[in-house]
Amino acid sequence: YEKQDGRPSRQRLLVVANRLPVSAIRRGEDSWSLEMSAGGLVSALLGVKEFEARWIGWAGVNVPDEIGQKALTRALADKRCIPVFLDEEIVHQYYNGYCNNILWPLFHYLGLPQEDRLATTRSFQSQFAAYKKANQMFADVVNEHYEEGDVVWCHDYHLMFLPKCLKDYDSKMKVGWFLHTPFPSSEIHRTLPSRSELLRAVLAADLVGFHTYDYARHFVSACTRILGLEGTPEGVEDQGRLTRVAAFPIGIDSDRFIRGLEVPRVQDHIKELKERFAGRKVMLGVDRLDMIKGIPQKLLAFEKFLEENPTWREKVVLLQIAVPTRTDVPEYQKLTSQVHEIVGRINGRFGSLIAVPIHHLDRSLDFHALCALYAVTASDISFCPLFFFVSNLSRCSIVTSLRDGMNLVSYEFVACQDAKRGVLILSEFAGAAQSLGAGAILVNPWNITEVANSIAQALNMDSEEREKRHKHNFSHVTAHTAQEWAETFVSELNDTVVAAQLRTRQ
Ligand code: ADQ
Repeated sequence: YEKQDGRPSRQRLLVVANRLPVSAIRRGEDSWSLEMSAGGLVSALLGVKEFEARWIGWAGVNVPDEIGQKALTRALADKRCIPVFLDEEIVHQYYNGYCNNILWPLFHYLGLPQEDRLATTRSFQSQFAAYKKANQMFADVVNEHYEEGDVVWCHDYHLMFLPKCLKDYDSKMKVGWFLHTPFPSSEIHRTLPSRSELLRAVLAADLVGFHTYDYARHFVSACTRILGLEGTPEGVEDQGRLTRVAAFPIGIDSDRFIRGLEVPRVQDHIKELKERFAGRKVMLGVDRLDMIKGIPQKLLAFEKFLEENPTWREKVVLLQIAVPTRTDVPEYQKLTSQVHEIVGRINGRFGSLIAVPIHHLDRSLDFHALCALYAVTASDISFCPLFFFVSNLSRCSIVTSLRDGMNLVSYEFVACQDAKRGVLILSEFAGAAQSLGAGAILVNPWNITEVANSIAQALNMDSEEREKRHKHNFSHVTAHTAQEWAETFVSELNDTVVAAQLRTRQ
């Protein structure tokens, strides 16, 4: 990598993920409008200064015609994005089918779908075939844009086959793969009909990363038990070739949230929320409306808390924001109805003409609205233009995921609490529980009584203890950022490849 003036240019990083970080809307035969999404991965990679990142992925739209594809490719090039075009049938079988119906529930300990288990290995096999085909399509695009010396970083359960496809093209390519979900116990993984083929495909990578040591350990166990390979402290060894396996806990761009709190719109919104819920303690839940997030369990625990603590009934409110996902899937529709039914029942039982205990929104919020919600918290006595009131602290945020790779919502809440000391109730089955540990109140979301008690504990916690816990959480979230995560993974991938080359030469 040398520029014409002889100075070295930055090394290129090809980030391959199922979705590009843009939303594309077609405006005409050959015109598109694009909006960059500001997710954690995007800001993480923007922060990796010594690499020049390019994205490769699906734009989330079906573009059957060549004119449209060319125009979209041109438009995306300005954003350093390169599209992979997937047709509707592939999306149906690969994305809706194998990724979201099979791998997602399995990796979150929800098992394989009933209909596949019972019958048609045919549908299972055709979905797996589509999965491999889609992964090969991603590999073709990577290969087309790859230049010697590039680092290729593959993301998530959608692309487990990709490391193998890439190494088949060029065994010297530096390939890393990172999983954003949990990797389950080997006993769960072994129920998957394509268990061995998937493991071997991932092992083609030079470096394999997970959010926690447990997930990394489960992966190594799956390789030793299912494939009969040797696990070493470094990773997995197969006939003298080592695939390094390690934990790289993701973080957030904490500065973005801290700066967000200073935006006048956010401040106005915070003021509005404080006035709206004056005199009540605010509890907050922010989740995608997914099976794994344990929203019904959270609501049942809140119901139990209200049942057992009548004095709190008009003094606390739970704001539950749930972004709908996969709304076309019957199981998710059932979950939505179940959540609505529980919310209705609790509000009917414990609400009054003046106040209802749960405000539930089925929608996504923009960044500023989210910051304001995380921050609807104040010191014990707050000032508002009309009167002094005992503050409606967002006393706590509650995360009851049944399984969750990391859970960034818990980090975002902590980042927005600088001066306020809100308490975090956190499922012990979220990866974040391993990094925040004692800073949060850890709960088993299946134990409704325990969660109800933890709500009481959070609401009654004295300021000294809140301060101590908050300090612990805040220093973790601000020190272990998304940028640091990405830099560590990529530099480790470079080192791993160099070390492997040295070993081979010896
Ligand atoms: P997710 O399952 O999407 O991510 P999470 O880590 O909590 O879960 O991230 C969700 C993101 O969506 C957060 O940035 C949050 O702000 C945003 N969000 C949630 N609800 C919202 C709402 N109502 N409106 C607007 N934004 C909302 C997957 C894995 C996680 C892992 C991440 C990153 O499932 O376990 O932590 O990837 O690796």
